[in-house]
Amino acid sequence: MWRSGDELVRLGHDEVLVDDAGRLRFFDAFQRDGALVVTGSPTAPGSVLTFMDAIGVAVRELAIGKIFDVRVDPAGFNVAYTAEEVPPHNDFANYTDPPSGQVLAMLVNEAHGGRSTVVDGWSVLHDLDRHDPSAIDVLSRVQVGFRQYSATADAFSRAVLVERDPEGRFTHLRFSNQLMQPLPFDHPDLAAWYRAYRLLGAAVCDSANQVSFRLQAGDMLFVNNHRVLHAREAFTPDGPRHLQDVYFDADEMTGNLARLTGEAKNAMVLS
Ligand SMILES: O=C(O)CCC(=O)C(=O)O
Ligand SMILES: [Fe+2]
Repeated sequence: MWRSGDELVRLGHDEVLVDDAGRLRFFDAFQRDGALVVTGSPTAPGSVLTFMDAIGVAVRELAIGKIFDVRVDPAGFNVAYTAEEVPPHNDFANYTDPPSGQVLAMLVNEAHGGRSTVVDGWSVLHDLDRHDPSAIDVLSRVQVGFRQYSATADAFSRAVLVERDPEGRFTHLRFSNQLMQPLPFDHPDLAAWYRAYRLLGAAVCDSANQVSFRLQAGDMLFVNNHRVLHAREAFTPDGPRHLQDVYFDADEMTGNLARLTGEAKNAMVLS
């Protein structure tokens, strides 16, 4: 788990693809940290799909298609299409099963501002659990609605913000102020839930939990979308900025890592 002061692993695009040792470094960093940056990637639109194909990880198709083009667009249906700040969130909280992996591939970044931030959600949840377990309890119990829609597509789901596995390990933080709907005013847990949500929101927005950097053209930020939140500072649209997002299932990263380490060959059951 990581916090402010730590840095994401950065690996060169060609270094990852050249041999198994490069791929191993890539899958290992993703598994351990839930985030890393691949630098020096081709910047032709769609190149991220070629990279995903080369590492053997399938891309998830959503209502928007396989690639989500992010640039200033007054017709856009999400705050990402403006030059405004986008606070920490994970994408597609409005799906019952949001994709567990996301790539943010920067093709052009000639605008001033717009630095990127990532937050280790599991680290934040550990801290909150230590200081206020009742907050984690209510966030794990109460379902809230999430919705994202455009002129042509709409998806809604109701879900808890915090999920754990049967051994108590955090497996999913769902956090999106863009997509979350209010709790009904007569909900029995209204006060306790909003108290907990404000504590969680304050921790997510605390710079002590944030790692920030600038995504340059050719940088691809990989995140585990069930663990790591991403954010963008506001920018001045004084030059072009174009990002392509694609989504995948992080289990395929885990499986590829196990193949490369030999664990998949030797064991019937992966830990
Ligand atoms: O513009 C950015 O840097 C990120 C926007 C965002 O949240 C996304 O593309 O998912
Ligand atoms: Fe996003």
